[in-house]
Amino acid sequence: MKPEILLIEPMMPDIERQLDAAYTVHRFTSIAQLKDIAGNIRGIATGGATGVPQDVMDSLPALEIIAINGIGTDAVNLTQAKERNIRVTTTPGVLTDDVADMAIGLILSLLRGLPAGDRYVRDGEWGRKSAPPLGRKVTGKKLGIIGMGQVGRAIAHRAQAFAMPVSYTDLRDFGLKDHTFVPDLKTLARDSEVLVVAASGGAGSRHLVSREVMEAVGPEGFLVNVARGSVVDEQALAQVLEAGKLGGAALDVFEHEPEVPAALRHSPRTVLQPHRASATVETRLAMGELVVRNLAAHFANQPLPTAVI
Ligand code: 8YV
Repeated sequence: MKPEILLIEPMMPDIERQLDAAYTVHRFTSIAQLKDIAGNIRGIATGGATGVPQDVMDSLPALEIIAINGIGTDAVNLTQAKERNIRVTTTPGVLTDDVADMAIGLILSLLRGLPAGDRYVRDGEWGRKSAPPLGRKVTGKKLGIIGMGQVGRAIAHRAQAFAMPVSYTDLRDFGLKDHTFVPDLKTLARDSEVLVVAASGGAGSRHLVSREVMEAVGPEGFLVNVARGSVVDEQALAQVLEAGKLGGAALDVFEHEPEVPAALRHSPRTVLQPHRASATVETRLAMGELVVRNLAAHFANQPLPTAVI
């Protein structure tokens, strides 16, 4: 008898084929769907931002493992998972490069105004209307990074190719040779021309990037977020952009995805992406393989390759 699992967020077809071969996979549609099968479900596969809704977790008494197809654990109740002896795994390492690449892409897009230039050509305005405003130079800009984990460091590494001096803040000084630790976030913001959020989400980092922090980045500065929408006070962000107190923002993540405030969607100072930093064929396959390996190890009573708890 194949173990039964719940797939909350779709994965790559090749990965879903592997899951279908090993498990009876229930594809989540609604809580009502779980009524007759809840007692059989022993595993969950889900996305980082999607996580496991609390009512789903509560309704699965036989749940043994949650395999997250991502690195964020903020959408899973880890306290309860621990209490119930539910294992939780993520996909560290394999998405680091993509997320860092996206951060650099967003910096370039935002400062150089790539979306506006693209629209100008695409809409046939070249030669008919005045060109979009000049961009801002990227090379040499002072970069501040919030959260110097694997992703933060990969962003810093890439930034060195753009001759960007890198400072960072985190819970502690990592003693990194080429990058300056700044314990106070507001000081880091004041000293940065581009401030990138690469910190984990969750209660501990909620609205860390406050109105004051954004105003400290200032009218000539830029904010980039490839981490979690919850780290930035989104309402305040819309207001400081509108008031011209922050130069611009490039966002891959939002507080209430897929809802994006109209003020951010219509602002000429934003570049927006639909939470796609890890969304490449190569990386989503590598992430999916890790989900498959973690589930397989669990059901074979083997050590989990990338367990969080
Ligand atoms: C993915 C993410 O979007 O790693 C995470 O926590 O949010 C992203 O890499 C996601 O998990 C796929 O749904």
